[in-house]
Amino acid sequence: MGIEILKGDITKQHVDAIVNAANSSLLGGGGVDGAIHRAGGPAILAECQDLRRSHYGKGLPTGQAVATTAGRLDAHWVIHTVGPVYSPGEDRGELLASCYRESLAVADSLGADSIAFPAVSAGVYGWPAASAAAIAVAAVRAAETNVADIRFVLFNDEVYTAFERALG
Ligand code: AR6
Repeated sequence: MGIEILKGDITKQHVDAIVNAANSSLLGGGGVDGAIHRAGGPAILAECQDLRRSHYGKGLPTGQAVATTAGRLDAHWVIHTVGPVYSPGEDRGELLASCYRESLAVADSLGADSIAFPAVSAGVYGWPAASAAAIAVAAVRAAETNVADIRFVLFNDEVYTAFERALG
């Protein structure tokens, strides 16, 4: 397994699977979620709506992951995962780690060889960058996965530096 970090826009990645930091509704939002739906086109939302009608009537629970088409993105799949909202009073780190583990499990079930992750929960959901990075790197390192190429694609300097430190 190789882990690398890159600075940039995850929608420009050429990988088998691009991970989306979604919300439980699966129906889109801002941040990386908005960028993925804009760049990937309406086919992604259409599959998300199907998922809401079938398996996820109440939405995708926090810490879980599910795949759809990647639409026009240069990838085979988008794997949607729902990070926890950061809480200073409650340790939700296990749920954040679960996002990475479950996304890799979905990637394995699809036969994906490469995956790109954003910094889940480190934007609108308020997770401090250093902690988000430490949890992400530890979760990926501990995962038993056949995905050979794992990339974290970080959108801003603060988060990029946090991942650089976490990787050591
Ligand atoms: N490529 C890579 N990373 C990005 C991009 C991009 N194009 N755009 C933003 N980021 P966020 P969350 C970074 O807020 O905290 C949405 O509305 C961003 O700088 O996208 O998990 C969903 O629908 C930050 O470092 O996700 C949910 O409602 C990281 O991606 C909610 O936000 C995650 O920021 C999820 O919040």
